Amino acid sequence: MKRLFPLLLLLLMSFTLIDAPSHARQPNRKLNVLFIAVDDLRPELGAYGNALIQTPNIDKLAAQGTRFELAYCQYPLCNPSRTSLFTGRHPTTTGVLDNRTWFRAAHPDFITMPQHFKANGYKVLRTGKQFHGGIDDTEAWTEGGETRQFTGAVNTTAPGQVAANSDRIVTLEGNGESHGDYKSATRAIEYLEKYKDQPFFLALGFAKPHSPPTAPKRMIEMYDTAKIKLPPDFAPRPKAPPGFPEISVPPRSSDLFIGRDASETEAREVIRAYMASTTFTDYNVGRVIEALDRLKLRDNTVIVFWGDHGYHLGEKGKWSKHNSLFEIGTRVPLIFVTPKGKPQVARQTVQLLDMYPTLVELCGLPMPAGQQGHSLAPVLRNVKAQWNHPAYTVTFFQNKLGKAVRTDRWRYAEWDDGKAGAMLFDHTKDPHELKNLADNPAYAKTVAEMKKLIQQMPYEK
Ligand SMILES: [Ca+2]
Repeated sequence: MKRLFPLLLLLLMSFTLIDAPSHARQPNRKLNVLFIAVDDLRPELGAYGNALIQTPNIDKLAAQGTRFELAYCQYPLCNPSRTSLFTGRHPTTTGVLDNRTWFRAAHPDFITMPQHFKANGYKVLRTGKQFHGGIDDTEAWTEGGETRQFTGAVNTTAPGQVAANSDRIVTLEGNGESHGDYKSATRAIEYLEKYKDQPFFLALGFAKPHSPPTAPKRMIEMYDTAKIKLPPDFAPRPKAPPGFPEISVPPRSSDLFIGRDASETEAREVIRAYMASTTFTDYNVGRVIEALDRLKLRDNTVIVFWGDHGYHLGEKGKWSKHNSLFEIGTRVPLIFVTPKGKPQVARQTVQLLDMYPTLVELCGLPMPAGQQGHSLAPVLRNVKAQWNHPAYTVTFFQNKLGKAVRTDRWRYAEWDDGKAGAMLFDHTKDPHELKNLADNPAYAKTVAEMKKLIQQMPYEK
């Protein structure tokens, strides 16, 4: 047996060589990544069960890969959410809790996802919004990096809020050719044509459906306002319902209906425009996927589609995402299409910051230090994979840190460690989060368990 062993080993090695996947023998055939970011898109999509909205291209992607039913952002605002996912760290570690802070000032050592792919031989290409506007990780990209627009750690010149009339609906001609999102998709197609023969990480970002609602006229006309249902907790202005902490619903919306009431008629018109705006994004997604298929890149490309946080369209009277720890403010669409992956729906509670370690694993790159997310690769291989990670979201409002945790059944949130209020919702009975159970003694044990989970969230003082 001792003499046989080297022989067996040799035999085994030769089999391994024969069975090696084709890309292992060709150094240029690493998996590509097409990374599609959408600004302020809640899971308002056909693939997520909305029968009214027209999103055929995104629905098709969902039907070809893994759709995550319970995916959550780490902060319900652009810059903190995106900084978290691009660094693979919770906002409580990056220290970025607003739209004005640049993470590199405090953490020059962090290796961002585009930076890591570039360092590993990828052409890393950016078109449209990835990091928050004006705070790009400029050097991380091979092409398309945006110059940072201020010199300090904090942008002191940024305007506080967008214009008060941002719920004015913008109508475009034709297919929206004049709009930046159409042009971002065109640039993505040019990148595909230019870099099709080398490993690429193409990050494509769409600004819509972020306010103001914008869409080609023909897409707005696809929808009949009479068919649009208002949410069960619709209110003309933001207001914490009875039994909810005051801090849970900021008194002023920051995207739409800023500082004014929304009538039911106006609300339906703005929801229609949000849907049309999403259809416009879907149309541009379709243009890029068509080019990917035309260039025969599908077999060697991972496609990821995601939104940066949730969004209230009148739920609890709120028209924005800012400081919401509700399901509607934190839940996002997340779809992965991998070569040879099978269509499936995952119900694990996953986080946007899981994307970085996932893509690193799928592409066979070394795992950078400091990752606080978990690779989704086991779930992509088998939707029944074990998963014991809850999803966390934080927000900083009125000088108080709010923390939320989501398990497959419960959502729990508390502000200032519970001193400024807490919320508990049972998602098996209350998908719209209409009944706060946090102060109900019958749920004290669940509250204690959820508080324990919250204490496990990485936190850097
Ligand atoms: Ca956003």
